[in-house]
Amino acid sequence: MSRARVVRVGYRNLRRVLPVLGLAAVVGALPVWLGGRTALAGLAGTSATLATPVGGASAPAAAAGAGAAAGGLHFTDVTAKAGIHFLHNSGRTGKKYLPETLGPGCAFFDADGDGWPDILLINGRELPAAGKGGWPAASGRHRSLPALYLNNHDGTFRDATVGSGLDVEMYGMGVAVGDYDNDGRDDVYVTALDGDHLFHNEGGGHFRDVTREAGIHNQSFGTSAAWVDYDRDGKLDLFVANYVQWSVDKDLWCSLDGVAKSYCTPESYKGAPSKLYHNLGNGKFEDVSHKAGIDDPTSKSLGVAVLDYDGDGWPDLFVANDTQPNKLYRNQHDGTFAEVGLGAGVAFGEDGVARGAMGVDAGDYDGSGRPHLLVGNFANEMLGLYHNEGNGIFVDRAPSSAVGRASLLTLTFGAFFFDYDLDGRLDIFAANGHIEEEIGRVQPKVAYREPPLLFRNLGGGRFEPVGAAMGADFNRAIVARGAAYADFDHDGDLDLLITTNGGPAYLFRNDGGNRNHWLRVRTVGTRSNRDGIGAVVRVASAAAGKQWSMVRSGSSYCSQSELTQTFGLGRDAEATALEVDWPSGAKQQLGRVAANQTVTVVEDKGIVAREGPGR
Ligand SMILES: [Ca+2]
Ligand SMILES: [Ca+2]
Ligand SMILES: [Ca+2]
Ligand SMILES: [Ca+2]
Repeated sequence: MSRARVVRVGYRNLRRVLPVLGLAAVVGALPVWLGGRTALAGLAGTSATLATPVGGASAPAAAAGAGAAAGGLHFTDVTAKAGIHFLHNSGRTGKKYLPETLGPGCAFFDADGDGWPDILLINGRELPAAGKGGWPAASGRHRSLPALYLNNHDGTFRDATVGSGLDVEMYGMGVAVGDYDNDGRDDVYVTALDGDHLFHNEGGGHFRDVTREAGIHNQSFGTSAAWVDYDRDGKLDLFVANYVQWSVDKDLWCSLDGVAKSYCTPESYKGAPSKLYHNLGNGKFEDVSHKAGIDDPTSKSLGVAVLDYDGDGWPDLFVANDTQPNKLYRNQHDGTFAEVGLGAGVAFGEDGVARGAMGVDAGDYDGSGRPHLLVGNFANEMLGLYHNEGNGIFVDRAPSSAVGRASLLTLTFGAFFFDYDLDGRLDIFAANGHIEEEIGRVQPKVAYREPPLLFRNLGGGRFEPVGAAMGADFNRAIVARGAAYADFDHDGDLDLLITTNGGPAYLFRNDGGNRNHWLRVRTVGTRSNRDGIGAVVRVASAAAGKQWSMVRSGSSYCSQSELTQTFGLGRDAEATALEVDWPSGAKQQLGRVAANQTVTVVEDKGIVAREGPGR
């Protein structure tokens, strides 16, 4: 790669690069990094950021507060015990190609229809050689495959990859799960650098690649995806976030020191428009990206969350962009979306600068009845915790809360709201890991490998970091990317699945969460899509109060959590009310329901099945 192609970084790039370099190093590297006056002006402006690593921000280690819920609650690494032995192939060969840093995602979903969460781990492969045009042929016996693990109902899984139909060599990134043909079996969409795949679930843990016949063609840099019935016709449509225009032949040469190649930041590459595929039925999809108004070519998208932010019953989309403004697409009920991110206050961080946004989720963490947004951001940028004020405006509450202080230094990919201690309040999980292996050498406070963050919701909009109290396994420093939750062992509490870049996947069992009571709700649509994606489940109980959540695909980073909704009931022995608002418009009142069971609710029918723990 010729030096003539050295990338000159502008002001925006500096903000991200400077912390990497440290000021002294910057001075030495100026000839390489700084193109002109604008950039130098940027240097002065950015040094303030550098000089303030913000007190107490060595925070993953910040102690758990004394008030931590169920004492002794922790997450245990059961990966090996569960029979999971996956290693992600990033395709890394020292060439520092951008995609190597970004995968992979993971999914918890019921692949074989037995009611228990199975695991899908996305994998990469060898990248093409420059100038050779095209991807290397599948490499026979050394195939680099995604992994499908089926749940044995006893805490272990069996590797069912080979012969599943998901055993396709590809440079995979993310996954989204939804039953797009309403046949009762959950189908799988996988984003991949060498072309996305739609896999139809044929039953019994077998899948068929139907990408071509479905009319889906996303030869881009797909990352996170989400199934969403945006036009409420009962058929799940598909949103696919695309990142940047990159290929081996378009790869640029960036450097931290002017000598060795480093990973280019996304500013170096042009954005890539995201995709929206409308489900036509009969297994066919139509690309409506342009018609719907979501194909912004400047976006560099890594995350997508489906939410109804304005409460009109129509699903909206929040798209997290890396170094570009985030987008909030308001559903206009006519197949189109209006982009309102700037006015809604979610496009930028508090300082008016676009951040490096990765994973994202939406949830009502304060019982306001509205979905708020959680956004994982780059190192030296806090998590975003955008509070939905109810008037179309969001306010980032992270800077004034423990969430911001404790997440300043970490680089967060997977991120979501979930109630790990089942007290009825949504907590926050963030999976972290940097891009640059060398980051710790040039910026001592930032690490390549980082433990995850866990924030316990104290009520009143307040959180405390409790990760340090979650056990040694949980606090291992890793290069995390994807993250998902499910109750894989059917004991009522939510367990964690985390993938790492170029490393193993981890299964963490929640030990102690179920000392509180819980209610799990599985939705089956009839007029609405079969999964009930988009359904709002409402639960009330004496002490835990009113809660709700929306069944959703997407969220986190490149990953899919189980579609069953879990509610913490604290000490309450029953929910005094259970209601489901279906995307079709049907509203169901299901009355009182005893705690500590999983109920299956069928639209227009009611509760058809009740399962206690372990079933
Ligand atoms: Ca299906
Ligand atoms: Ca639809
Ligand atoms: Ca909680
Ligand atoms: Ca569990």
